[in-house]
Amino acid sequence: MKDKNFFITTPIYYPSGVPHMGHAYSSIIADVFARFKRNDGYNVYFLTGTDEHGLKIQKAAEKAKLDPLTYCNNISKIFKDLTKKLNLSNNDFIRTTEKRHHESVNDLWNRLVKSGDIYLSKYKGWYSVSDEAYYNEDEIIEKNGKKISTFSGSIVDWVEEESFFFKLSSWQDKLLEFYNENKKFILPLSRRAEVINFVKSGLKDLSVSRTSFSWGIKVPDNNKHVIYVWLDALTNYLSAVNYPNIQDERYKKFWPASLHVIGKDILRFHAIYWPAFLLAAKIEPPKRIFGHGWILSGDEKMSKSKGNILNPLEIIKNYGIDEMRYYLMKEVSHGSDGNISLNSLENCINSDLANNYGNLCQRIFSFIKNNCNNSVSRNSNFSESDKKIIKQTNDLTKDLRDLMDNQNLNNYIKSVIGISFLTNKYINDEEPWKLKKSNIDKMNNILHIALEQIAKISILLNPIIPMASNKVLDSLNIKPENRNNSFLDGEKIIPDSINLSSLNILFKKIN
Ligand code: ME8
Repeated sequence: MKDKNFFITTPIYYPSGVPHMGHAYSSIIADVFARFKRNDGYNVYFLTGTDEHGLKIQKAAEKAKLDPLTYCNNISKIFKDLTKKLNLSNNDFIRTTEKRHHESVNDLWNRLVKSGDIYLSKYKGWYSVSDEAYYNEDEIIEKNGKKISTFSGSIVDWVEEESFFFKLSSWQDKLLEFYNENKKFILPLSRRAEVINFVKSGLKDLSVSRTSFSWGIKVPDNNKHVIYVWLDALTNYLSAVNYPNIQDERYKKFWPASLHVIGKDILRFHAIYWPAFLLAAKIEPPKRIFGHGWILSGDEKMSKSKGNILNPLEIIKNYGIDEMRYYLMKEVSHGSDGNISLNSLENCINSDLANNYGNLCQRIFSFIKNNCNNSVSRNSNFSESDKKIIKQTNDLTKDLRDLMDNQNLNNYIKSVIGISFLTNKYINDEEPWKLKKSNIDKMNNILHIALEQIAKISILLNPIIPMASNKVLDSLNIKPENRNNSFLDGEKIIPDSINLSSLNILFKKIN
């Protein structure tokens, strides 16, 4: 079934320095969607990788006194290692220096030549090496004697050289038509509006090759030119699903991509250039571009060039990977920017993980261990408050798929943590510890409901905090193949009589 397949990507990272929190954020957000879809029964292909060509990388290699490929081999490995440290569930890690990618870029280029969308001329204008982007005159200002882009703040250089051009201007109306027919192609909607305004203001043809340096994929039949790094990089999404072999199973299953997760700084490339290239090449564009916001430090985008980076590896070492994942997903969501600090990280760990979800699990598991010999059986005499919490939980879960399908992680997390909060309150109000002598049946029902709630919350938090939630699901003796979202369709998770295994402390409270 075509719609049970889900192809999701992160941006492929420039191996031009150490990975920072912004990279971690882009990757984790995509991982959360990938894991949710897998838990929801989808066949998921999750791709990440490194973007290794272009002047920016050539310059970084020169600075490191290495040839570009040796340099890329070293740094790409650091990014690949990061996928393990972040506990990403990617199926593939692509490098744009791989043969499979060269073939794919060559093929796409040839298609664009064949369709008449590429011509040879001369580029005269501004270029930012740091952004690998061309800017119009009206996007440039002078600051401290230097020309910079108003869009990104990066320094730009004047470039004049022979170049192949892509006829972007002739795709303006077709792009507007495409956005109109695919109302959720770009989310959040505020970014969609930004893109539409930009396209309406007029598109100029795009320079898609360079002649002043050599580190890149050569233009077929013209070795003087290397292909513009963004045309090269965007094509990675096709290369990973075995394009140009369009009869290949992976391509047939997974193209068009379901979701490209990207930062808002690279929206123009993904939401304008990419669909234009694909429409010109007669390849179906992806279904969704989700442009997330920035991780800020103070009021600035966190980035290596600004020297304000929080090192994800240090945070993982000091606080734990699940803790970092949860914090980033909760703090910066649904497209807006988020300011992060150690102080708010610690508050978040204490309030949501240690005091709420962690405490709920610990108190229920230890009560059942100490009072019920680790086993609980339910009966059918549900009280009004039992029925109420089940109903409240159903109300909170009914929109969860929809929230995830619209990349609204913030409200998703709010609802799931809300269920945990409700369950703690239910236990406080029902006081099962007072019923051990007077009404053991009622006590068992309360505990059984609490366990079912814990199972639901753990499955729902599983995409965000896979390690801790799996510890709880292990202790509930739920088999890995049963850790899925089918309870959202009314299925029960735990059996009427359940035996527990012991559960160690999940999250340490930070004092
Ligand atoms: O852009 N907050 O690579 P990249 C949030 N190679 N996200 C941030 C961020 C921050 N402070 N800093 C960076 C590239 N990012 C290209 C992608 S895809 C065909 C090619 C995000 O290593 C940024 O928005 O500079 C982007 O989505 C990603 O990290 C990779 O950035």
